[in-house]
Amino acid sequence: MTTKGNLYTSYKEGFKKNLEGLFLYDDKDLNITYRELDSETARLANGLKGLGLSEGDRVTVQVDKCIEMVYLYLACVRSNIIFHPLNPAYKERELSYFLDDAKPSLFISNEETISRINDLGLGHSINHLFVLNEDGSGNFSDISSTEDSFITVDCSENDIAALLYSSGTTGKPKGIMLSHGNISSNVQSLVKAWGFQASDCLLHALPIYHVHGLFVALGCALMTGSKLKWLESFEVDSILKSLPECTVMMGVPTYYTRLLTRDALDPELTNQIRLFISGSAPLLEETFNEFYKRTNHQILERYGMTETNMNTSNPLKGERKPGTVGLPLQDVQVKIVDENNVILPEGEIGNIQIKGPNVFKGYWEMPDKTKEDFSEDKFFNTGDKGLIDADGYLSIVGRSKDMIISGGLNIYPKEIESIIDKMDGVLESAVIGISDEDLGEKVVAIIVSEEGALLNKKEIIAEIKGQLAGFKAPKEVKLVEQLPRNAMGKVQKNILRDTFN
Ligand code: MLC
Ligand code: AMP
Repeated sequence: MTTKGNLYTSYKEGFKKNLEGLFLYDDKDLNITYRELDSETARLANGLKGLGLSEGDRVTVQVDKCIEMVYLYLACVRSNIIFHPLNPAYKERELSYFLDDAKPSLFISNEETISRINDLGLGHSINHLFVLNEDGSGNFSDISSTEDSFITVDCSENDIAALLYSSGTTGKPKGIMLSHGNISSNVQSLVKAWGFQASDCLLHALPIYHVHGLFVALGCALMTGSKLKWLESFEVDSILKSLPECTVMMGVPTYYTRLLTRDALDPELTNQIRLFISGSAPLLEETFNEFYKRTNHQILERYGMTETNMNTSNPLKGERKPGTVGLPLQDVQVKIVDENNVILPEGEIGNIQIKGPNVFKGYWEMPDKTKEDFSEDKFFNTGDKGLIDADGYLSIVGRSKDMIISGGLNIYPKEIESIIDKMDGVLESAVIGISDEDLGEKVVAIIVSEEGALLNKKEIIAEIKGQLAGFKAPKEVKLVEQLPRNAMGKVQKNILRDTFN
């Protein structure tokens, strides 16, 4: 039986030569070989079947980073069931939207969330609820069967492997459907571009509910049978301690700026590392230069997004140009076009469009929105603005989408503005991102109060934190008399950014 289209088959093709080798370890008691990974995921895949889940069903998981989540991801992939991970920071209001939209057959979360599931007022019932707490307790392990062999499902590379949501400048968050082929073709390109080998050890401190930590980082290890040093979250001391054991580190720019605050970061500590990779947000040239000065390593910057996986990368060998995101990856086409979809000459700024096997299959149950975001020649419009230089390197110079990237996490102002605008005493608001040394950009809310109203900044922030994931809450609130508007009445956020930066 062929299982060629299944992503797990591509992973296993890479790690089968190292079945007795270490897949993942941490500073506590985790020491998992590839053989153990293969049998744990088989037991869980058999368990999912035992629950009656079938191909195309969704499994939603909202738990802290843990090894069980890796097993679950791979068990879903093996079963051709759609894996739907959620940031544990999401509050009830966000969670109920995602559950209502994805309509999973199985939802796994901590005891508190599961016990309050009826309060979410979901429009449908979820067949199976399981508990997995931060300390590992809960009945999640009951899903696994004792049978530790499982024939990975024979599926098409176009079948959907994962559903990841991104919000939007307007309207509801959209489920991004990524196929087995999208993920496997992209990881294969990355392994080649970054020279991953079985002898590598990747420092994994990223969350695994986003493409960066889930598909890029885990994928490069799985596809080559190399090891992961596993950290549950990014914490500078643990990173400093782990660097001498590792050969590759991946992170968002904040990881690198935080490392730079420590004197311990020097050439000796980073001696074993062959590659530092950055992505998900712009890496400042000064961070690139400072890191080089301190460690003799040039951080390799790459560019991706959930809809497309990774698109471009600075080269492993060859010039890494700071301030650019490098050259298109194998099989990825990048175009810079104007508002009429006409290709612009070298060096001119326009909309970045992408085509290739990496590009997603569409937005979940939103065919019209999907159509809107693709050009007639089937290029995906990223919403990013950029230019390509004479050597073919892409630079990202801005975004046409109203989005803030804070510490590598995307925040859509509209979601926050609509909460603030409903508050008593608020006339209107505008949420912007302003530069921040640590997070790249930080969220700031600019508010106009109703006449005579006395607004309390702390209460406003607390109210937002009560409704949305904490990372979306403004770090600062500014009260102003009025918002600048253009002739069409649209708020001019560029003026606000210039004023408050
Ligand atoms: C946490 N907080 C943030 C935040 N992360 N605030 C703004 N921006 C962030 N990114 C807030 C919390 O709400 C909390 O606030 C307080 O900070 C402490 O929380 P924490 O969890 O202890 O924070 P910290 O450990 O400092 O986390 C910062 C971080 C983390 C940068 C280490 O956010 C992170 O790991 N980011 C990586 C995200 C990522 O993987 N992105 C990839 C997306 S994929 P309070 O007030 O409640 O205490 C993608 C495509 C691609 O973009 O190309 O890769
Ligand atoms: P997400 O929707 O979380 O997948 O975020 C994708 C967005 O992150 C892209 O559309 C870009 O705006 C941004 N991004 C990713 N990598 C980079 C990078 N290296 N430089 C600048 N922006 C980036």
